Amino acid sequence: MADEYRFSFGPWNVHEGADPFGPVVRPTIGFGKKLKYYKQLGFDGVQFHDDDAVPDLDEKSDGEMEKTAREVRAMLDGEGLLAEFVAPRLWESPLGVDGGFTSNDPASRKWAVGRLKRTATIANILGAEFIVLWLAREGTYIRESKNALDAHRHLLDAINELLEFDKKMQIAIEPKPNEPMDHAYIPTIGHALALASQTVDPSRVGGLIETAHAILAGLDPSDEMAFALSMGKLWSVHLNDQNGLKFDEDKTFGAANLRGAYNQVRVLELGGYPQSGRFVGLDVKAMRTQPAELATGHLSNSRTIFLKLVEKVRTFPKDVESQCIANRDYEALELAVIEHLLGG
Ligand code: XUL
Ligand code: MN
Repeated sequence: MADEYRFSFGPWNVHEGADPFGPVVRPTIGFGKKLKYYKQLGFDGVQFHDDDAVPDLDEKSDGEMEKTAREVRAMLDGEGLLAEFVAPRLWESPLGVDGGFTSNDPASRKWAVGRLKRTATIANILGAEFIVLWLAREGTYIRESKNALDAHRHLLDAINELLEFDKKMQIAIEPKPNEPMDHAYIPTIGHALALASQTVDPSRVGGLIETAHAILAGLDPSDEMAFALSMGKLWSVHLNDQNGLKFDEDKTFGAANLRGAYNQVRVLELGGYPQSGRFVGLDVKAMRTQPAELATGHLSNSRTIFLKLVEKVRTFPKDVESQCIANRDYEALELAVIEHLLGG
């Protein structure tokens, strides 16, 4: 099973532990050292923000950007790692303070589309086949601050511009309903795929579904994944967990809702996800209480829990399942699932 699935995470998943109420609690670990963790923890793929690969991107010329990206590619090759995707990090720049693509300021919109094109160039150098768009500040703090119709049209224009700029690059939209904004545009995979269908090349626009984001939207992550899988549009996942409707927790996969995690694995299995060759991404955060030497356990534990749940899905007695479904005895089916998860 460990051979069938390939796992990835991003350098931001090993972090210093700062939160909105307190400073860092662990020392910064350099990118080169983080790369060493991947194979040790059982991971083969690296997810990037554009400036994870090329720090201070906005201050760099195209030549400098390409040189740095080539150096990062050499580091990946040296470790036997693959770049899964690159995502433009628009939300930290002053130009993206009120969103990039959907900003009211034309200068910000121009900058955002430019960053998107530079992200594609970096992705090509790193060997990543797609860009992820997490639309962090593309939304509103108050509804009256933007014209939402224009905002959606600007988003479509930005995606189209990238698809025209790079005829091979693909885009996976990562929906999230809120945080940092009060309300974000494109809150669910349904919105993402509707937008995709309106682009100049719908075949190159798909989705990445994160467990916590779906829960924050009040939806079942496994159904969100199934919706995308049924259309061949689930291009990556950010598995993690979330304890109800609060801030985006990015807990260890399965740690808050084991049955919910089982059902996510079940739909990935039903959808032939491992055969697609796509990565299982884990967007998980170490608890702030973890000392530095223990601050990668959330990654290896999430992977372990995932693989144990693959085993559970594959060993669930099919005869019991079909009998219960035939009898429409869902109480019996529910007990069988819980007993199976409990190991009894
Ligand atoms: C934000 C989130 C991001 C994206 C990558 O909630 O999930 O980490 O996955 O930018
Ligand atoms: Mn994510």
